[in-house]
Amino acid sequence: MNNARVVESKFIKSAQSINDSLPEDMSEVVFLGRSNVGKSSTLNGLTQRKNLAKSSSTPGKTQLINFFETRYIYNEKDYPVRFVDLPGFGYARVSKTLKEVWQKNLVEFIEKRVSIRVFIHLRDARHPKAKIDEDVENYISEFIRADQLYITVFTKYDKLNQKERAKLKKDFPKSIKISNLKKDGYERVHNQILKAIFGLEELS
Ligand SMILES: Nc1nc2c(ncn2[C@@H]2O[C@H](COP(=O)(O)OP(=O)(O)OP(=O)(O)O)[C@@H](O)[C@H]2O)c(=O)[nH]1
Ligand SMILES: [Mg+2]
Repeated sequence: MNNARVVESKFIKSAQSINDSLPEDMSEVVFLGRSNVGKSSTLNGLTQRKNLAKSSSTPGKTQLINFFETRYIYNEKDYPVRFVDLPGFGYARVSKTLKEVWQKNLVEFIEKRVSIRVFIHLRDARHPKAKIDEDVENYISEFIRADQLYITVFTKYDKLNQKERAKLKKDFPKSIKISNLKKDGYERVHNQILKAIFGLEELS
């Protein structure tokens, strides 16, 4: 059987809030997590595009809600979805007012956007128990709908040694581990996305 793969992904627009976002006419996969965790890099890795979403070693690179129309092919059929790259949580180096506006806009988007079908919560494999991530997980669990999937994806897995890898697997057995440096671990992410949105149950 063929693997699912992304054959096309293109930037459509940036929005500041839910109010100036695209119409809710397509299933969406949102990438959320702390600043610098690798949201934009993961989106680039999944779509096999080097600089589709702007990534940077300076935290706070992504400041708007960015929409990317993406097309999968699986068993010769097309599966369109929209990837949404979000600004990071907890970026401190902007003015307080701006931070509050961002957070408010983000919170509203995450809670109210009907077209969101998958939340991909990216967490840094080196800090698996960060309080802010536990807070985000609990927060999403409060309003997540039956037609939405939440998955935990650990980035920067390449930075762990064998012992740390074993511990992470043991502590978070259901999580997915990826490396955007090595371009590794994406298959399970693709499968979960397609399974959740299109009900392709044969994907694991
Ligand atoms: N070693 C390693 N570095 C990574 C990985 N993923 C991302 N990075 C690096 O981490 C830095 C931040 O990546 P981004 O993708 O810009 O992170 P982001 O979450 O989009 O950041 P903001 O937009 O600022 O919130 C960049 O220098 C990336 O090259 C990974 O899996 N392994
Ligand atoms: Mg980013």
